[in-house]
Amino acid sequence: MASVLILMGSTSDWPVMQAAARMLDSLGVSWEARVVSAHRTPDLLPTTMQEAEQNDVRVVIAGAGGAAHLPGMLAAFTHLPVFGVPVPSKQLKGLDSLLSIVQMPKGVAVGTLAIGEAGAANAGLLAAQVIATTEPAVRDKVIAFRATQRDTVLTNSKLDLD
Ligand code: RP5
Repeated sequence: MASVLILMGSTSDWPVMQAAARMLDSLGVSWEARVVSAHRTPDLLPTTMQEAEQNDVRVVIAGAGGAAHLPGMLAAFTHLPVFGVPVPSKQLKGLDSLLSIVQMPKGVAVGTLAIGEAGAANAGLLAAQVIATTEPAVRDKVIAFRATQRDTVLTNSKLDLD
């Protein structure tokens, strides 16, 4: 398996969650994406986490919308770090997803990102930063990404900081 396992509750989450995959691609981190649903395929949650642990996955990214209990449930089945992405929902625009993911009881941790595409991209970035602590090639790409981002801001705003 890849270094990062991207899980989501439905194929309808992919347009948002692919931002995580794109970020990981840009930082040279391998990923695999699958659909597992906390309420439609609950039996797949423990087996998927067991498989991830046995195959040296480093980080799990989990996106879900609405009553988004997927990241918390996955975190309950593994010691691997789980980053949750609240996917925008039709009725409540993802605020429901955010609250479902962020307010974990003490003792089971989910790192919760922002709602939507920014959160998915940052989940990829954060996963890469975790992997960068032990992989110099990824660390160098993260540092280069941040430098490019800084240069872009300065170029676009035409500021002279000297
Ligand atoms: C959640 O329900 C999924 O994560 C998705 O965000 C939401 C809607 O799923 P679909 O009805 O589009 O499959 O489980």
